[in-house]
Amino acid sequence: MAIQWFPGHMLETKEFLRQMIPSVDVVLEVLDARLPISSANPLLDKICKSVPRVKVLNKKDLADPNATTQWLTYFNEKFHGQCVAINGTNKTETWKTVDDAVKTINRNKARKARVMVAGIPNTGKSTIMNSLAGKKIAKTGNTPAITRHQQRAGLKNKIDVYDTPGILWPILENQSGACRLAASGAISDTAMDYAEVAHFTADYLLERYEAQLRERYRLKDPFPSTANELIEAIGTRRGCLKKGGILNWQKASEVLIRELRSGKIGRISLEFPRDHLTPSPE
Ligand SMILES: Nc1nc2c(ncn2[C@@H]2O[C@H](COP(=O)(O)OP(=O)(O)OP(=O)(O)O)[C@@H](O)[C@H]2O)c(=O)[nH]1
Ligand SMILES: [Mg+2]
Repeated sequence: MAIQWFPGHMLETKEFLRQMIPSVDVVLEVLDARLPISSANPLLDKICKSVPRVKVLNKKDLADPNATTQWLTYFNEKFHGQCVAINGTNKTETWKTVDDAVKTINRNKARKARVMVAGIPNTGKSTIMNSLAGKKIAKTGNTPAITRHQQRAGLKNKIDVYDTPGILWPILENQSGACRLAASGAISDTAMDYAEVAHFTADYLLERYEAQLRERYRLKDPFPSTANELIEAIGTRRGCLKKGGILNWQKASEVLIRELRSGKIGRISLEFPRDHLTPSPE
């Protein structure tokens, strides 16, 4: 089943962003540090072209630190220092991000600076706004599309920050990217098939994170060598069985995805810069 998710409120948000952008001083584009290319919305590239933008790799505490270092180098070379990695629940880090962003832009200092927080669903935009405000202004939660309407908060230092609903784009052409989005929690459960996403994820984890899998699931040799074997081993260990001892694939798949999202398997990144290098012509 192809993964596609573009509900009506995202279209409305796209129009809102388009109208709002001319009056904004800087955009914090909140990406998921575990998948900073797959979580970058091409619509935002178009809509925010005219405004300074900082790429914020959020949830760095869940990402593989080695991958994050590589991503910072990658983006800072491409975007000239406009990329940071943070934990959105950390007040100091979120404030430094906003302060640095506001300092570097040319703006009308007679009025408050306007900072817009934008990105795909579930990357931590509202969490960042709450950290900046020092109190819970916006609802947050570990399912996508929690925020349905934009919200403004007046901060110290003459700064207004605007939280916006997460948006995707109408057609997710790259289905590997869509699987990474689904694995990270950016896609509604109703628009994805857990078994399919778990299969994709298991294949990837086997290639890059064998040690973490061994430790988390106490897997003995012979170590699973295929995605199906891994999901079966995890499901068996977690007791995801139907009557007659048959494996419940749906439940086993959900265990893998849930534990990946929450960081229980370890600090995992779902892509590295090298995964996006275009092969040089022969
Ligand atoms: N571990 C970790 N969790 C985070 C971080 N930032 C946010 N979260 C969690 O991620 C989930 C989503 O956070 P939200 O702030 O609701 O995300 P959002 O981008 O506003 O989501 P939408 O409103 O649906 O677009 C919540 O469970 C947060 O607690 C972070 O830096 N690290
Ligand atoms: Mg939100």
